[in-house]
Amino acid sequence: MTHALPQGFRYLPGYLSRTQQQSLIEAVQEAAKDAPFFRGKMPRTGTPLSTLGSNFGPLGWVSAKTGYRYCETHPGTDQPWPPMPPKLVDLWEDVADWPAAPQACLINWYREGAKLGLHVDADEDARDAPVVSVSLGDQALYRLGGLNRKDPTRSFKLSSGDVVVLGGASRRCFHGIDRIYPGTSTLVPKGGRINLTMRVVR
Ligand code: MD6
Ligand code: FE
Repeated sequence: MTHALPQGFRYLPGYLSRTQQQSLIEAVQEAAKDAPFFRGKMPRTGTPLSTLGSNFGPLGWVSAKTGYRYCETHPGTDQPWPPMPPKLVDLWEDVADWPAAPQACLINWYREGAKLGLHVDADEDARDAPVVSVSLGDQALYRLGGLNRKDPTRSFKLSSGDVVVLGGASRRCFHGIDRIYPGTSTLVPKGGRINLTMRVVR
């Protein structure tokens, strides 16, 4: 049985050339010098996440035992996050169809075995602005569901250079990463998959 994709969901496979992907990875590596990757924790339980995170932009998403929140500074260095690379802002302008600029870009690094459970992005006050997501490095199995956790889901194998836009109704749909496929890309020097998600927060 097939079902329609949620309104506002866009999957843009192969959106970025290899050269564009490389330049984004270089920007991530530069940013990580000032804003090192850190391992967030699940709210309440404090269970460590399987991904490592950092951020670009005026606001960064941080997951700690005390809860999820947007912060102006890195939790380890207490310094502002590195600026959003202009190339990412250009990408947002090309695909987001939204009048405001992104304020946050979460950098998530998935090493072998990392995954992300089904969730809805709901920590932003700007609930209607789309989220634009860029996949870099190893392939990943992305699952998209509906507005309710039990709704049927569809899976997509995301590859390096693919872009996903969760706009419109799809902005409130459940989604997650079931697994990554180690060694399927040579883009990330230390291996794995880097996902960049840009958001308007306030
Ligand atoms: C990922 N992405 O691709 C996880 N969230 O690693 C997300 O959780 C996500 O791709 C909101 C909008 C688009 C996404
Ligand atoms: Fe998400």
